[in-house]
Amino acid sequence: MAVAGRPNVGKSTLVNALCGGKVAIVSDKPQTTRRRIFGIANGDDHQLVLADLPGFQRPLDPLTEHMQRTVDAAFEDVEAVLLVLSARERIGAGDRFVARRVFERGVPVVIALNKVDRLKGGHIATQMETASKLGDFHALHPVSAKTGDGVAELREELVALLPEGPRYYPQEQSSDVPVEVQVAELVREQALRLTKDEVPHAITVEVEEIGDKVVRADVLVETDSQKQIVIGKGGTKIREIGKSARPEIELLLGHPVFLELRVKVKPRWRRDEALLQRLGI
Ligand SMILES: Nc1nc2c(ncn2[C@@H]2O[C@H](COP(=O)(O)OP(=O)(O)OP(=O)(O)O)[C@@H](O)[C@H]2O)c(=O)[nH]1
Ligand SMILES: [Mg+2]
Repeated sequence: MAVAGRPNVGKSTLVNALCGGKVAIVSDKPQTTRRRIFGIANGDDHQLVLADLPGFQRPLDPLTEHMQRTVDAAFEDVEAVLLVLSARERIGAGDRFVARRVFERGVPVVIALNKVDRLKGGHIATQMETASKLGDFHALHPVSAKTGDGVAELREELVALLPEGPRYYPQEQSSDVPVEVQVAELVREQALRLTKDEVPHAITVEVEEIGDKVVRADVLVETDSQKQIVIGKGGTKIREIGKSARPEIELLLGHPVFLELRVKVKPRWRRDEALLQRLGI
């Protein structure tokens, strides 16, 4: 089942909520998700595999082109689509563009109207009304991926759409992402959180080594000035990135580690096809 929607509507947060654990990184900056990630929600008698995707966008460079290609490919053979909208924003042309692409597949579409926390009932009703005009949907659920409101009901709805069949993944597995990529993503999540403007989009992370005691990773940026920003005065920024990423990395690996981050300039990495391939984008 593919998860579609504009950038930043909360697709990854919702996939995490549906899976009951952290599968994908989340940030308040658009274009956080760069590659397809399978989030796996296991139940006693079912296994829901959700393809968290980059947001729909007009490709600007090889990176965003790869990202949009990922989205297109994910629609090739899906059984159903979860279309995510943000109730906090106007449902507009961007959502209609995504909706057209989703509904033309001819598979059941479940709409999740996300971010309804702290919104007034009347406003939610109006947004639901607008959302319902996007296409011939199977079901529409107001949810908050953040507070978990409505998530259990949405999950039941999605599970009911599953065909009978065997589990594709072992029951204890919750994503298809290799551990090096998960570590790189956890570092990138903190780098996104702690930078702004054009810097987040210029950052990528490559893990060099995962050892018993040490994890080494390179934080790649495109220019010298971005490098200075990510390092920060006297190294404060990069230390903060490392300090906030380490606990989650330790949780993932199951043991304490020393996290060694190096900031490097890699000009135009977003156009480097070989690197994009190595990063799995
Ligand atoms: N208030 C509120 N904020 C939310 C909710 N769900 C997600 N967010 C916030 O919305 C922002 C974007 O969330 P993501 O899950 O990264 O969004 P996304 O759609 O995966 O974004 P891309 O991967 O960039 O396309 C983050 O700051 C989240 O904390 C929600 O239910 N309520
Ligand atoms: Mg995302």
